[in-house]
Amino acid sequence: MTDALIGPSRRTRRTPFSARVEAAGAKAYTVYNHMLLATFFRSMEEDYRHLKRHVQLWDVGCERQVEVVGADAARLVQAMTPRDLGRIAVGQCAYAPLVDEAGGMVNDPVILKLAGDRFWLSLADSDAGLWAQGLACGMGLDVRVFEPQVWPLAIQGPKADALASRVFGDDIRNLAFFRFARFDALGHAFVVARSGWSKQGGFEVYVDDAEAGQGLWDALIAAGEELQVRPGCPNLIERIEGGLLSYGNDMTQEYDPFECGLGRFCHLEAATDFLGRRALEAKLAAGGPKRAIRGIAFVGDDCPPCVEAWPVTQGGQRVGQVTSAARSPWLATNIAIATIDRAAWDEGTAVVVETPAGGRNGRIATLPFAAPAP
Ligand code: THG
Repeated sequence: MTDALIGPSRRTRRTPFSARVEAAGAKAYTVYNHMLLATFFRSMEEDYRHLKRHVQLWDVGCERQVEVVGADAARLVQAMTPRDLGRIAVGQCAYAPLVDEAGGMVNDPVILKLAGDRFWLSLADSDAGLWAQGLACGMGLDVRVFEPQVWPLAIQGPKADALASRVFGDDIRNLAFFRFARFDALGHAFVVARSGWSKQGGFEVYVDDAEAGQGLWDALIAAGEELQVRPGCPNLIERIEGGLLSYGNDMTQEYDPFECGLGRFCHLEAATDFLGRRALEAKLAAGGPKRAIRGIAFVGDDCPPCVEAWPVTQGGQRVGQVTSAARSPWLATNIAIATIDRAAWDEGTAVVVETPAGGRNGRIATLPFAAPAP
């Protein structure tokens, strides 16, 4: 890893908030859905401490929406996921694994049901919109699949309700987890959900008008001054502690949703038609997953970024791999998300994490990480 910069071009798409993110001093970026996403502002750890105490505004415009609309919209979205979407009401969000015909993970979006015949798939980092469009063509469906001009803006942290109510009004406090509705601010009706890629609570505003969104950003920053609001971004340490999986890091198309611990979002008993059904049923009939995603707490108070999977071993034998890692100030040790073979996946099992700096002793943990014993 060098400190080289991302060479900017049209392909690394900007969001309506990119100029504000730069002005706020973002120090590093990643590319997500071909779009810029900041990874930290002051330092990973300082951002983390602030997120757990105050409130942050995140430009997550890179969580691209794929809109599916038309008479066959529900059929197409259901064809892509083992989650039973018949149980989802209009105004509800659903975290859902998308799988291919072999049961492999294609993406893990938040799905918003806007109407009986209209959905948004709020994508993680893979081109699942092309997969959806291809299926629509191949299946001859009466449906339109496209990427609307929508950029999520997240308000995350323990003071998120306090901040959002100042701009959207007190009604927003009554919004339930994973529900969305329109709320007025600055003369614009914004779609707002109670959701977000942290365990600190908060909202996501699905900004559908760039200029209105920029006004909203400025209004939230101004209204949050005494709440110590800051521009922020998804935080690696916090999301590993919380066990939030990152597509492309912790799982790929080589994984099925059961291996990812997403079995609770797979309703195989429902009579739904999805492409991976036969493959997933066959895998379950053959005894279920042989590996699974787990946490590992391991020795060390510094942690290099995991940019290539690190082997996890037991008595010199490989039993899995670490896919994300960071030092947790809360747990006062290094922590990781890993894929572990069945023989070693029980909580408390001793393993060695083969970091680039050498082997470090660790123990298997369940996700999310729990508070240490007092
Ligand atoms: N918000 C929106 N879009 C997104 C994300 C998001 N797209 C990309 C990425 N994040 C998708 N991945 C996740 C992973 C976890 C969750 C949401 C999106 C999540 N999980 C909760 C949990 O695990 O506790 C709740 C899941 C549930 O019970 O339904 O929130 O963050 N718009």
